[in-house]
Amino acid sequence: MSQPWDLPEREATPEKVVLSRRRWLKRIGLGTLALGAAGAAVWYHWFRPGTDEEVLRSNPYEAPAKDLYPAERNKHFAEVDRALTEEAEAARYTNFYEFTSFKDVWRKVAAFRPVPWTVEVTGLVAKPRTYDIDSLVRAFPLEERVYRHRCVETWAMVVPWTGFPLADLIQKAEPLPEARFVRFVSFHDPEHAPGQKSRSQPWPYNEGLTLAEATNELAFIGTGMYGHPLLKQHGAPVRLVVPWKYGFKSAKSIVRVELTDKQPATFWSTVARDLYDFWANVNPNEPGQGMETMLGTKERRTTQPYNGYGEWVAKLYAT
Ligand SMILES: Nc1nc2c(c(=O)[nH]1)N[C@H]1C(S)=C(S)[C@@H](COP(=O)(O)O)O[C@H]1N2
Ligand SMILES: [Mo]
Repeated sequence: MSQPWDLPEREATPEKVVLSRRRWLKRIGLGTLALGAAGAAVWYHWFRPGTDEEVLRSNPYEAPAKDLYPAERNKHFAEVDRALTEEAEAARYTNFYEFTSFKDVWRKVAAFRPVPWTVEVTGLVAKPRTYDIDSLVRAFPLEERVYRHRCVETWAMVVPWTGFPLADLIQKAEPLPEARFVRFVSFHDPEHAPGQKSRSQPWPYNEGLTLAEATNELAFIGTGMYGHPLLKQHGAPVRLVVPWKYGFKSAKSIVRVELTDKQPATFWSTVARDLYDFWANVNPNEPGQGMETMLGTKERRTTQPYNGYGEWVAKLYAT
């Protein structure tokens, strides 16, 4: 006699189909696992943070004037109000849009060649000169200075730079009376710097200062960090260091320093004027800039006017 729970034979799922369904489920399960494993491998290859050893040593090059490092620390800039950033933490998280718009620049700079290299000092000067990088590093006495660095993205670090005052380089060229600004131009080599293939950005990277800012005691030409020549991702073989301004002012891998009588256009102010103003002094009163986070320790700090360097530079902006 037929019961309500009896299925007519034609509606019952044949056993064969049930079995093959089970097999499929199992396969999908295995497939998901396999995909997961492949995904993890891809993630591991591209996004894993990188060991200290990797970020510091994956991109060696024959650096100029290596024998001059470490240089003696300048006692006036021997420390700041907070600890030095771990070298590997600084090296792991860098901005260098010529190579990538992500922070893992160390993964992308293998093809970059910081030697041979020349730096031209030119424009409104009596004595223009092109320095080979080795002669540039040897031309002025190297010293070490511990400076705070503050990116407009609100991360910050404390770094011992090696280099010499920018004022030395500028004075040597003998600025003409009509010189009022200094323009800094980074290298241009899209073949080795894939970021420069983007046509929506005004390559090469360039920045500018007034002549008064550029010859302030703090403005520095960096050739090294942490007691040795610059790593590629930090802007080898030579960069600018302007500690009272947002980091984007500190142009990396520069090839030209040009004195002008007009305020130069700059890379970022061309891309987004409001965010990357020519003046760009670190200022806690700007929207979103009140706090900063230290690389490595993730310690939060309140932003200081002029990044803590008002004593040296506030006079430049007194009206
Ligand atoms: N040529 C060049 N210089 C550059 C940049 C860049 O993308 N290209 N980024 C700037 C920014 S936004 C900052 S915060 C600092 C970062 O220096 P670091 O990566 O060595 O810490 O470099 C600056 N100099
Ligand atoms: Mo920055």
